[in-house]
Amino acid sequence: MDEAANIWAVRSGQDDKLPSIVFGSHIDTVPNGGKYDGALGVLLALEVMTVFKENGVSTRHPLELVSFSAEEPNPFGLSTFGSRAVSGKIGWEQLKGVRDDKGQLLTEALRLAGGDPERFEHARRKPQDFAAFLEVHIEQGKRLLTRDIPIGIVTAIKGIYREEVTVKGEANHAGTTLMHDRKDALMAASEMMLALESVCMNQPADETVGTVGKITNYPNAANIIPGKVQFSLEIRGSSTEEIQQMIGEWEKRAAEVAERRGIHLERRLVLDQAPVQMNPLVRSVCTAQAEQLGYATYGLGSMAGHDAAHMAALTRAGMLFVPSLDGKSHCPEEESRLEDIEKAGNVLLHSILALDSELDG
Ligand code: HGY
Ligand code: MN
Ligand code: MN
Repeated sequence: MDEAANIWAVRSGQDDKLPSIVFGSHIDTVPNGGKYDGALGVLLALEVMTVFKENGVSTRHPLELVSFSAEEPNPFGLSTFGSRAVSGKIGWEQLKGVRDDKGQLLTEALRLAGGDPERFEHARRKPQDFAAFLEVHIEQGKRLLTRDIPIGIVTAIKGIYREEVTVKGEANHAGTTLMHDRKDALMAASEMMLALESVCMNQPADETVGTVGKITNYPNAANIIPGKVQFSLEIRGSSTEEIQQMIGEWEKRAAEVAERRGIHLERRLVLDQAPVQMNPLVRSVCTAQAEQLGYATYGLGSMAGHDAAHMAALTRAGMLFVPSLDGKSHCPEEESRLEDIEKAGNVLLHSILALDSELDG
């Protein structure tokens, strides 16, 4: 376990001076989540390592299995925490003093998870440490399912923009305050949330999405007009320009609501992650191995964020998708078929062997 509480398993190759081929995913999940998001990729990586060991397979490159910590958004507001630590995108500066809404320090939570906040920067790895990174993950949508294709080859990972919006009005008595005297923070926030939905619905690209997933209402009592509302605002798109254009459109609409209702608006940026292309060589190796195994493949963009987006800053990164039944994810109904999981495991194993022979010739 490293200082960012990532779990690593290392297997020697014939030449340990060569960079590692690394593969894995994350084991944390979301509240009321399913069983496959992240965990599947770690378990398949473990299965592949076990098959290599049981069959005495020796590779030229050393191999590393990784289980990243805290990939999902967490109470500390730092998602893809472990992979951002490894890729050097977050360091001690982003950790110190950060608390969750119950007042727990991130550094304390990290220590409890097995990390070492004081030596956090030691979790950082260098590009020359790795030859390639592969992550198997459930698609979390229904594009593979509707095409009845078992193996998804990820082309790119969408950009994710996330901010915390605070809407300030005036708390007041729900009975004695006439309608035209109100500065109702929740009604104003509701208009702003619906504005996000209509900005996204009016986008030509249907894979551009916007979500308000989290909302806190103060003081949250039946007979008090809400004085303050905080909500998460998230937009995902294929380009930074597209996302910025949507933000621009939304903020015009939100400013109009604030002006008309005499409401004060505050915004705090949480995440502004650009889209990331997956590595063409890794994609072609995975496609060739899948086809050799007789599996149909489909190239698709990932609308979900992944640790691979950060590993791509260090090395050649690629992702394999497994079909999600009914496209469901981030809920208990999240499910994938065992025969599709087995196919993905085979492609992972053979892609590692192919990359091992092709790279660092
Ligand atoms: O939110 C996501 O895209 C991923 O599940 N962390
Ligand atoms: Mn997830
Ligand atoms: Mn995930």
